[in-house]
Amino acid sequence: MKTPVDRFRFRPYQRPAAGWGALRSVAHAWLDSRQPFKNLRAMLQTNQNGGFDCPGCAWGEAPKEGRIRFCENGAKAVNWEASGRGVDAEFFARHSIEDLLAQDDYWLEYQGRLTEPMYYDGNSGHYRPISWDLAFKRIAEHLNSLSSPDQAAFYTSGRASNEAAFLYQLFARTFGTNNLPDCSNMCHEASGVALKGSIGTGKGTVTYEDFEHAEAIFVIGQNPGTNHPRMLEPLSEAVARGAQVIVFNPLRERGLERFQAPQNAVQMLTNGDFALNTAYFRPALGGDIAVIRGIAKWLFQWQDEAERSGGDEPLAKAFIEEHTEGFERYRAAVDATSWDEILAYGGLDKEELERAAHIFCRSNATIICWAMGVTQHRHSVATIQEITNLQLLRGQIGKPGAGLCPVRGHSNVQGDRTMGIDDKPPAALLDALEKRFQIPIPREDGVNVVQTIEAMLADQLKVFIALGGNFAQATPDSDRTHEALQKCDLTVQISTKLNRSHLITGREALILPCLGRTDIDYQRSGPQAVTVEDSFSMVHASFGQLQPLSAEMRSEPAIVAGMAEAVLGEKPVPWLSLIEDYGRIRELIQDVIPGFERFNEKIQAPGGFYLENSAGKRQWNTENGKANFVAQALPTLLPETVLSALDKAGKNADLVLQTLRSHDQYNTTVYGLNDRYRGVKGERRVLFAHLDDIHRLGFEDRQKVDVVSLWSDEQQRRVRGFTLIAFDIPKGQAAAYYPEANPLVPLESYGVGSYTPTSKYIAIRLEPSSVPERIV
Ligand SMILES: Nc1nc2c(c(=O)[nH]1)N[C@H]1C(S)=C(S)[C@@H](COP(=O)(O)OP(=O)(O)OC[C@H]3O[C@@H](n4cnc5c(=O)[nH]c(N)nc54)[C@H](O)[C@@H]3O)O[C@H]1N2
Ligand SMILES: Nc1nc2c(c(=O)[nH]1)N[C@H]1C(S)=C(S)[C@@H](COP(=O)(O)OP(=O)(O)OC[C@H]3O[C@@H](n4cnc5c(=O)[nH]c(N)nc54)[C@H](O)[C@@H]3O)O[C@H]1N2
Ligand SMILES: [Mo]
Repeated sequence: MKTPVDRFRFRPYQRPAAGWGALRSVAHAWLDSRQPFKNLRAMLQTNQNGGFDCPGCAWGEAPKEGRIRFCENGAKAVNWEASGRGVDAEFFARHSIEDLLAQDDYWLEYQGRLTEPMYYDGNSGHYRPISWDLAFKRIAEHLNSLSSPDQAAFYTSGRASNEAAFLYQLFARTFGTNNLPDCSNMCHEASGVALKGSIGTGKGTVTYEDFEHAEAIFVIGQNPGTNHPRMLEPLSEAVARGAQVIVFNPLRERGLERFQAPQNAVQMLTNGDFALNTAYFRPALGGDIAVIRGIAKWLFQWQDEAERSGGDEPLAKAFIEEHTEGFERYRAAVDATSWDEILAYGGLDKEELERAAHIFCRSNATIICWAMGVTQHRHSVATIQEITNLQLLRGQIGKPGAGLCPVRGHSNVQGDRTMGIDDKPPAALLDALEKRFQIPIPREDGVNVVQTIEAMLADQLKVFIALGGNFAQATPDSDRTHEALQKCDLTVQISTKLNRSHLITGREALILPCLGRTDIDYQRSGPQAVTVEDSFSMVHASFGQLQPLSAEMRSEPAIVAGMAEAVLGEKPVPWLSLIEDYGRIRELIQDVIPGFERFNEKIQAPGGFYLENSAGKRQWNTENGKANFVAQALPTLLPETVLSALDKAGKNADLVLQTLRSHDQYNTTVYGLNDRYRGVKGERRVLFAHLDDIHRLGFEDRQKVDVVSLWSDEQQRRVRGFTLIAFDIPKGQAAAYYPEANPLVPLESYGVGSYTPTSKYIAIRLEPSSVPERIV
């Protein structure tokens, strides 16, 4: 099977999101998985009590019983994982690593599930089978011969269960390092950093029920139609009951405009649809902080007027007085920011900001949601602090229908952090581990994703182990990241599917095939459940439903325990006996992690249990015990050093690029080459830009170009032969798909305080394509 050679087509999409288009697409995914009927049964168990947690996104479950709880893209995720195809020893004998490197990301994963452990010795050009015992032994030999435990890093992608994640961090820390980088470093890290300082918790404060009581919902820098499709239902219900749904997104995302409920027969048959928003604003890339400040500026103006004339005051003065600190300084910072600055930076005009401010003021229950459009900028932490400032002005945290909602990505990324997957762990966690296990726990901060790559490049990191994910492709600056991985002595990938991280290896490499969320996990005491935590802090059990494709695959907890036992023996726990019954792992979790008392009992409840959120109860676990306004001037979008270097070299940017997801992918997993809601078919190497910009730069619509990114170093960063698409996008901006555009993101371009690569703000220049047009 080759990559589908659907011809490239572009035609703007006119129909509503979800609805018939989604149903057709699900049917296609079923028929393509080689086991459609088995998977249909699995699909009906998605997110049901006694079923498994959807391996797609981290959106929570509606508390109402009896609903089908999967969406089009969840269906794709389930089908993709439950593939009937297998990648085994025979496959690797047939394909050398070099052959496989020539294939694209779609082809690699399409080959099916990894079914047996494989070893690459760095010489023969092929992976060869290896026994589990020998694989673990090889890992132990490498780890135990390092001169410092900090020469190893233990990466986690956000699908790992709580049980796997807890064991994994215990293994890394007992071994002696806090080097626990994770996908969150590239995702919502800024949300955690900002919220912890402002309100004393790194998590969102709202529950699913809050969406049913909100009077206004702001959706900033997020594309739920593709990435959190189940969110469209509460949004459309909110609009239908008269609540305001306000979108801030430079692109007109179809999934935020119109919606047809695929489970509503009348709507489907009559082809009716709902509006999904009541106002849609299109800010500049990275401009949200100025937009929010503009809204705050209107609020202060109206407050002054109300105080003079005795009208309704927009500010929640009693709340500010009782619960917050720093109000005066924040007010001074807003006063010091001129309208000119706000308008130029934010990209919206004063009337638009006034309208948004009016909506904000009229609502007595406001939720603000955000995702990667906010978190993947240089000043993401500052932007989320500003969002929090705005909510504090009207007391919109810790009451029904209101609060802060960072919408998480991977299905258990929030749970993994709760379990201690954290390269900068809080002292309380380390104290609790030390007390429970009676071993010294390292106290120095570990490396995050960017620092891991830097350490590899500097020859300071020699063993890299990944619990899931696709580090080679998800990270920035692909050429340098690949070079970094190749400098390692050993790279280990614990994975379900073949991807480029298995091919860009250290001197030696291991592939350890694991069970996924949909697979039945048999252990000595019977089939096991694992647990996960969603975006709303609900923890619940997940039971696999399908027979594993191969008896050689092992569960993630079993693989982690196997490695740990080979490296550490029975220190500090009898690793292998924990695997006989995962209830034993949960007993350890309950001893260490707050909120997990009576863990095994509480997961029996339908829907699981809620982890209390301190800020949601207006308890502020900050240093001063208050919710903090953060006052600052508007930050720059690129570091000053880069701005001046670009000026000096006379190489000003043509456009600013954001990288985003198509409708047919899950991060680096490419399900197909179409992006239905943006009207693109058959091609992923495209660059969306405004027609005026395309002409201004001397190109034509559909012409192929090279894209070069600009930075203050000498590194060449280029992707070749991208097709220009004239698109409804604000002038000066461009967009391209992740991960194809990742070679353009400089490793040094990351968020202040978050270290998140600035995947949504890359200065680029276009050049004529260096790839000859294919002659058909
Ligand atoms: N089907 C599917 N589901 C997924 C994923 C997937 O790949 N496929 N990935 C999962 C993961 S790990 C994550 S983190 C989430 C990601 O979910 P999203 O954050 O929705 O993902 P992106 O595609 O990166 O979309 C970013 C959106 O922000 C907008 N944007 C970009 N820059 C700015 C800006 O400066 N300001 C504003 N206001 N908007 C901006 C873009 O136009 C786009 O609509 O989804 C999760 N769910
Ligand atoms: N330019 C750019 N770069 C980005 C982003 C962006 O928007 N733009 N987004 C960033 C974000 S938000 C994120 S979260 C990261 C994602 O980074 P990662 O989480 O590292 O990447 P994924 O593509 O989700 O990983 C896919 C692989 O995970 C493995 N896998 C799937 N399911 C399982 C499982 O159950 N267990 C195990 N062990 N393995 C499994 C499969 O082998 C599959 O190939 O990428 C980041 N990179
Ligand atoms: Mo993510």
